Amino acid sequence: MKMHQTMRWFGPHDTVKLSDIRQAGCAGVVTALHHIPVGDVWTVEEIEKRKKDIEDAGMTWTVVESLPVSDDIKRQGDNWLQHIENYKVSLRNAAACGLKVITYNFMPVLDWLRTDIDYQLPDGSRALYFKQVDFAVFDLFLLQRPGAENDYDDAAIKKAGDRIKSMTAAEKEKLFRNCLLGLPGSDEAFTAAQVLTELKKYEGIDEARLKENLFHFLQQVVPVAEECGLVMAIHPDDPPYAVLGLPRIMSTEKDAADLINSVPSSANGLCFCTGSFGARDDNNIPAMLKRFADSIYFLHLRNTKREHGGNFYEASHLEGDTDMYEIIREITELQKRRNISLPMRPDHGHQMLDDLGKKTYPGYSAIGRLKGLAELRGVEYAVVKGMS
Ligand code: DNO
Repeated sequence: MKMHQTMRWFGPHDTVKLSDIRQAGCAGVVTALHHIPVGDVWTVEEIEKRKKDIEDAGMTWTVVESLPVSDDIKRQGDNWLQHIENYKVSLRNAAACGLKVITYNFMPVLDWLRTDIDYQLPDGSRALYFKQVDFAVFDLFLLQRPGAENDYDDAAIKKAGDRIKSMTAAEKEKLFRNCLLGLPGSDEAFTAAQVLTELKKYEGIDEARLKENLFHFLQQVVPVAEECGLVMAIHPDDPPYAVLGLPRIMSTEKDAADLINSVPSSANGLCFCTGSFGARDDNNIPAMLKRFADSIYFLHLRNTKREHGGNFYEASHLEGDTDMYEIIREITELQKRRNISLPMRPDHGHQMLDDLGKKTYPGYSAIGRLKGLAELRGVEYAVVKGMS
């Protein structure tokens, strides 16, 4: 049994077309209704419209990524109860349209974060990069987050101070823009004022509290998902450690175990992202895959190369710190045992060849992802053949 190959599509405005995704060899598409404000209901009509676009292109809408959880739900702010009710309605509507897997995350304020979205590799292709010192420059000196200095030691503050002195105005501007990029699938960046206002609303919410809020959310929505035949798949934190003084609760093996134990149900599972978990050297990816095998409903396969001090960049899918052969062997075994074909997507890719110079969502150019998918497909082909 092979994985169900998909790619993410950001909807009709995506410069990567559904036909590109089909030609990459995908049978499925991963998408979301990005135009619906976070917290609002996804109606059957809107879901059906998107589903038809995908089916007309000869594929199926395999996974929802994401049905976003509002910050009001995450911190139990003003509209949280209404948003939970809306979430339940969206789940029922998604199920009524035949969707099966719902991805979400519980990262406060910002979804994923990189300091550089076109880091040049030696061959001229471009990758996503997270560099701690640059992030400290952003946090301490560009965003000027109140209290930020308490989150860095003296050496890190000095390093950031030295670094900013060597940066041109254009480099500072670029860093600022990269760190404020909005949600995936959105063209709008946050303003500094917006981020500072949002951060302030998280004051007093520590890890324990955020986890409680997550579990409360799950107690509410998992039974609905279970009842209507959906599975929930949480995406890990990216990067998998605290940023901007915000708590992080889905970064480690323990976090994943806590989540699964919080609401025991076959509908409460994981989107296993080898790149996000893999950016920490204390996460053993093959071991986690083994341990959580029965709770994994969606796979993001990508590879990160860790450097010193928490820096990492997105390596080619078969390079980096995670052994993709081992991962795909593990996945093949678990699929066989569960008698299931798990949806996977090659997460992120380098900008390369004709991608360069095209405007695409960072990490989501067509050719870079096609290369990743083709490599992963090759490994899987060999693994499956070797096992039969
Ligand atoms: C980044 C993605 C994440 C992911 C969300 C899921 O490229 O993997 O943005 O879609 O965190 O909710």
